[in-house]
Amino acid sequence: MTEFRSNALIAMGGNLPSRAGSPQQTLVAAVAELSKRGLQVQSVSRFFQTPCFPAGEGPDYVNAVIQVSGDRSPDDLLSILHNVEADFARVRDQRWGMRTLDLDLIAIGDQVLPDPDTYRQWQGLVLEEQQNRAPDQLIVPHPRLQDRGFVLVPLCDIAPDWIHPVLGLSAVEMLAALPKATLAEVLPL
Ligand code: A4P
Ligand code: MG
Repeated sequence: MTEFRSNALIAMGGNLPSRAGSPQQTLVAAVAELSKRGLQVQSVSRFFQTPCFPAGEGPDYVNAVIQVSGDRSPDDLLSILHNVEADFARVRDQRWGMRTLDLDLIAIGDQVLPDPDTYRQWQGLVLEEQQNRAPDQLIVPHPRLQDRGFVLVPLCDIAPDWIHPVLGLSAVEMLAALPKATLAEVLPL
């Protein structure tokens, strides 16, 4: 299995308190926990306060993106993310539901996993299917990253020139394609 080497990008989010405290404190504690588990944290974006998506379904989130390196396989990396979510008592009861900590693997360099055809199926889901279907295998890049101001704004802090390997757009270009009103709601803390 390919190692992910120097450029895995992880999106972090939370909108409920955890044992570490507020969502902001949870994100700080989660970064420390990831490095305790052997990942080298290369960079951390600013933290942002963002309105809940879907709108009105819960408190505001705190979101950030980090870059890590290490010599784990992509599946091992996802397991580490799940273990750290569990450490902060993330309970998966509702898709897109409120959570203490969500760690999404946004990208591993220019890898497309599991393969380009499967990737395009997940990326092409209509909104209702997105909400009702969760993949049982790792999909990379994260299929919704290009739609999310709360991912792209922090991503542009640390990896503005990263190119989406399927869409062929940089992080900055994906951000520029989002409605201005969406971006205005992503506020640095
Ligand atoms: N999975 C497959 N590929 C990946 C990947 N690249 N990264 C699997 C992470 N997980 C991946 O994930 C569902 C399943 O996908 C898991 O079994 C995992 O192994 P999940 O984390 O349980 O589901 P989720 O987080 O509810 O869904 P998803 O698709 O990550 O959605 P989003 O887009 O992250 O939505 N509003 C604001 N303001 N800020 C947020 O951070 N987050 C969400 C979650 C909703 N609203 C939000 C925010
Ligand atoms: Mg998630």
